[in-house]
Amino acid sequence: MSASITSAQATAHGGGTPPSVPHLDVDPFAIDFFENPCPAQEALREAVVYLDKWSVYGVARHAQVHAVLNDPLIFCSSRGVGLSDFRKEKPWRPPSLILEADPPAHTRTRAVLSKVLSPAMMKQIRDGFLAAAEANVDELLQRRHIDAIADLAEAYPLSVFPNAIGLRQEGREHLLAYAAVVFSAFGPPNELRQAAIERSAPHQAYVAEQCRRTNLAPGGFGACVHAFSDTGEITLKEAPLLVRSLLSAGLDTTVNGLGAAIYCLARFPDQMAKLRADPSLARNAFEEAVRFESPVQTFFRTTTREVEIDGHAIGEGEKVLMFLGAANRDPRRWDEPDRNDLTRRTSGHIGFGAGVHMCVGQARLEGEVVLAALARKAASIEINGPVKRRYNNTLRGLESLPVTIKLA
Ligand code: OVV
Repeated sequence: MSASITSAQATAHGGGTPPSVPHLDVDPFAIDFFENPCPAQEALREAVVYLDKWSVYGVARHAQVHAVLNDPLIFCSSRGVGLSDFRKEKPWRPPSLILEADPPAHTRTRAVLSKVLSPAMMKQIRDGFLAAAEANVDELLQRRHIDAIADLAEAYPLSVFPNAIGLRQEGREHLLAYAAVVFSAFGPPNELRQAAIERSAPHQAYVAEQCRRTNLAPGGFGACVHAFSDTGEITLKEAPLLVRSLLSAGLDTTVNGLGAAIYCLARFPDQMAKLRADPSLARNAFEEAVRFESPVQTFFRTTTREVEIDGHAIGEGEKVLMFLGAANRDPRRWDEPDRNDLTRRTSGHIGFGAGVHMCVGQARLEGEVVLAALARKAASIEINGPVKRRYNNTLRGLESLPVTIKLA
């Protein structure tokens, strides 16, 4: 099946007329939704809907979300990929030059970050990332009773990613705090967002300072971004803001992706057994965890003109909320979508988005090497205490996952 997007009749939906789609009384940014999103996501997939609580359209079927992601000029990012419309409200921070930009402006900044994070660069850092993953897992196997979030999902990326960027040691505690603000700020002006922004000043100050060329070690991703200002591909003013994108999007996403993967292995021992039997499944296990949990749950787009999705007219200047997590569990696209299966064909999942804005980093190296280390060294991962969820307007993940991890 496919979602069609066509130009709407000029008269279909003028400003202020009621939307021609079902209204749904669901708040996807409320704690009860975060606790148990599946029933509401099933309802959201029934139709393109209008969410009265926040005055936005919602799309949740795989084909529809995919279609929106692949039409970046009609469903634009430059008016913000959160609820706030940058044409109507001042952004809480200067807009990202890549995330919150449309082609053609986006094309140039995207090309720079693609080169900074190229397969050639990844090959250079791979051995170091692999050794650090093995060391982290070895240490946890000695301790046996650990918190898989703090001690692995956070500890591992924190042990490699800031070094790869070229950040100094001092102040790194701001990185996860800053990213949490960025991702909650995409949401509506609820308590989560307002509290996050209120406390953000010290984190913003830290990040702004670290993005300067003088504060980034030679050879790292940060210095590499700045080097593109020498070639003229980006200006001197743009370079620090592009480094900011790496700091905004590169760490917390990976933490929640890894957290999802470990949570899957702990809940589904049959999948852990399959992974142990064939450690080469590590990469697909990470992809399947990203599909299954969708660490980035939602993003918005803004319509630049009247448009139809599956025959539903949407006016210009409307916010459209894309449910990546719901699309990744759409039974129209996936067999047994609610089953975690690390041998499944995961290609086509949109946990990393799709189209021109699709995730440029993808955390795949970090995900793969940690899962490969677990596959080779651990016999089992068992939950041994209360699992606590972490609340964020965009990121889905855990605050705490107490486990016993046994040596193979
Ligand atoms: C994909 C993403 C998430 C958050 C922030 C950014 C990108 C950015 O470019 O700042």
